[in-house]
Amino acid sequence: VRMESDLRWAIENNQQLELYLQPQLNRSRQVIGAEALIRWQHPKQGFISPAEFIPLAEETGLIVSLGDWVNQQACKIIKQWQQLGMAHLVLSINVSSPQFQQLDFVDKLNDLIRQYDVPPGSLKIELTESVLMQNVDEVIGKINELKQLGIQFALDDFGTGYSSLSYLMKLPFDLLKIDVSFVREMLSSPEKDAIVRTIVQLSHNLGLSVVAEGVETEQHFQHLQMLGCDSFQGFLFSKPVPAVEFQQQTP
Ligand code: G
Ligand code: G
Ligand code: MN
Ligand code: NA
Repeated sequence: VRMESDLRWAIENNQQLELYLQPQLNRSRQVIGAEALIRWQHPKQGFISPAEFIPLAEETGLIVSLGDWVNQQACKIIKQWQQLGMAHLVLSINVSSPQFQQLDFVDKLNDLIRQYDVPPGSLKIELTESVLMQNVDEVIGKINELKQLGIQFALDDFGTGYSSLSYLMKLPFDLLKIDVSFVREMLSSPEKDAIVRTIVQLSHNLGLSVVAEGVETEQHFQHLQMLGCDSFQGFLFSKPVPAVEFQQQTP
């Protein structure tokens, strides 16, 4: 109860919360964008992980105002990038399923994009397969509406859920994200390696791009390049850092 009211306070007062950025790189090791990952610095409890408070926000409905806050901060960051000559970068935001389910999600995002005069091509939305818990036709409709604006869509944590593949692939994603758990073990586990290979091939056979998360070592990077991955994200390149730091470290 305390954490819920503290989080509500933080959102309403625009304090303690910050979007950190983790770079995403292409095969030539050039930064092509970043994923926004929220951080909460609680005055008494210190850092609280989003793995803890995002589920709470989803249960309590706070995810609506939290998600609005994230989307607004994301537009501000893109605006800064434009002013800094970094307009070629794409910012990926995580949108949780109950947030995407809102009837006015598309309208609200559209309003923000206009308010901040953000090129929609600079924005990518990461969804998990839990969006399939909702009306699939509605979800497809929303994705297509936003794609028509130029926003791209990624399927996050691919391979970790329980949905059937054919059902999942009805959704018009541009990109699949290979989950950290496969990448971490692919060099020691032939099964994990087979999964990574299969995801890369599946993506390309479907005309989708594929990004690997959790790239922690040069060996990971080399192996994933050899398998044909298109882009990469992980501690090898950078942990998630404040936007200012990201801007300083990005050439
Ligand atoms: O950055 P970290 O590894 O701590 O993230 C933990 C989890 O929190 C991940 O599943 C990530 O997708 C999720 N997460 C981080 N930031 C956001 C956000 O802004 N919105 C949503 N919905 N989830 C987020
Ligand atoms: O669920 P989602 O994929 O949105 O969240 C990405 C999560 O992966 C974040 O919590 C982020 O901090 C974490 N992460 C990013 N890079 C690495 C990495 O190289 N190794 C590990 N173990 N986790 C990472
Ligand atoms: Mn993500
Ligand atoms: Na993931």
